[in-house]
Amino acid sequence: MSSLSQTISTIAKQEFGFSLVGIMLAEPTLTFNHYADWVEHEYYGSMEWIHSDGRKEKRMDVRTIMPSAKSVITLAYSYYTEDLPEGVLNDSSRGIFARYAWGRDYHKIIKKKLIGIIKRIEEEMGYSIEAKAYVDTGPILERTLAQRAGLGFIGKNSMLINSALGSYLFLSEIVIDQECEPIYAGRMRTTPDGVTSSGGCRTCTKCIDMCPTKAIIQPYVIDARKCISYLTIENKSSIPEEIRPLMKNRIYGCDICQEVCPWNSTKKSKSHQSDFLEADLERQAPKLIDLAQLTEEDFFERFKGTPIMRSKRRGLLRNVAVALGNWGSREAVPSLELLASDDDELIRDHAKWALRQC
Ligand code: B12
Repeated sequence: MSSLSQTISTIAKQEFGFSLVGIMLAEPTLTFNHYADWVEHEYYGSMEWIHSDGRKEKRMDVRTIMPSAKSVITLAYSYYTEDLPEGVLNDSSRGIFARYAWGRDYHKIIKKKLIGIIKRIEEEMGYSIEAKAYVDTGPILERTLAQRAGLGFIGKNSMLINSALGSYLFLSEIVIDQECEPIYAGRMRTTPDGVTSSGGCRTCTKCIDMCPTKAIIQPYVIDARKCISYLTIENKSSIPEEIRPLMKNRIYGCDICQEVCPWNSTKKSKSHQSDFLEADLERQAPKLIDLAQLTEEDFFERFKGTPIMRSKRRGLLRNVAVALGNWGSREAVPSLELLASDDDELIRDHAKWALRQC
């Protein structure tokens, strides 16, 4: 007879498409000290929500968010989608969206799956349970939990990397009030402090060397204030002028530290195709000139239900202005003139800077 843990793992994989499932007992978070140091150094920039209103303490132990918690199910959903050709990535007339944003919003899709799993667990048990489902937005150190449950190791780029599937993985968790037998999903054991000593990175430093803004200030530590992902999505104000040229054509998030990672070019990591992201150039790398024309209504129409809504039109067009400036072509001038007269001051200021680059 299979245990509750095995049943949960089978349900999550076979019925809901998760690639990796690990289960552990609800215990204090092992790498909390690294997070506390990171907060201390203010590497979070303007993401106050990452530590304010008691959210720092909550990350110490999942039992602070659900006192009845007995086990944590950690899951990874692979979203690998065929790589963009080098010619597209380096085409300065196009704006590159990060891979996770090439389609519908994963928060909604994964959350629905997690709720489906909880219902199935209840069906199997024959009674209702207390459970909470998280994907990205909860006060949880998701990578740490995933590593602890054996889903992979934390790389020098701070990504949770699975040695077969690479790092294009969405992480999520279900905290439940049932005691489950732990399932360790991997082979690589963690050290007592929860950190894989050399991890699978060994001497490789490609992500550190290739990050255009040098945001990986030391192995495993990202200064978000320098990270293109933060600057283009979470940052709601001006992008520092000295960083703008380094962003090239990345207009929404950034995957460079994953694109250069050897663990993302293994045969197995490339054998998967995401079932909800689109391999469509218009979603992945549209022409900057087209994006510059977007009105509020166009923006909503084009991006509703996708992660791009987070930056709003003003954030996206600010980034588009920077990328048009980095293109530096005379062809960009009419679009930049349009943006330089936008109602939004943030967009106007970045467009004026960009016009000076053309
Ligand atoms: C805030 C945040 C960001 C910030 C800060 C990122 C960062 N590295 O801290 C910004 C906006 C920059 C960001 C960017 C991205 N993010 Co983000 N982000 C988060 C969020 C909400 C919190 C992360 C956090 O707490 N950071 C603080 C640091 C200190 O914590 P940490 O990254 O978990 O690091 C721990 C380990 O590194 C560990 N550790 C292990 N070994 C060692 C060794 C040493 C020596 C040290 C010091 C530490 C250490 O200690 C740390 C804390 O305990 C999580 C979701 C979540 N709730 O966890 C998603 C999450 C981490 N992001 C995710 C993604 C996909 C991205 C992007 C790829 C998106 C994109 N394409 O633009 C980039 C990747 C950039 C990068 N290299 O990190 C995924 C990562 C999946 C994965 N496979 O790892 C997550 C898990 C969301 C999800 N549910 O899938 N993100």
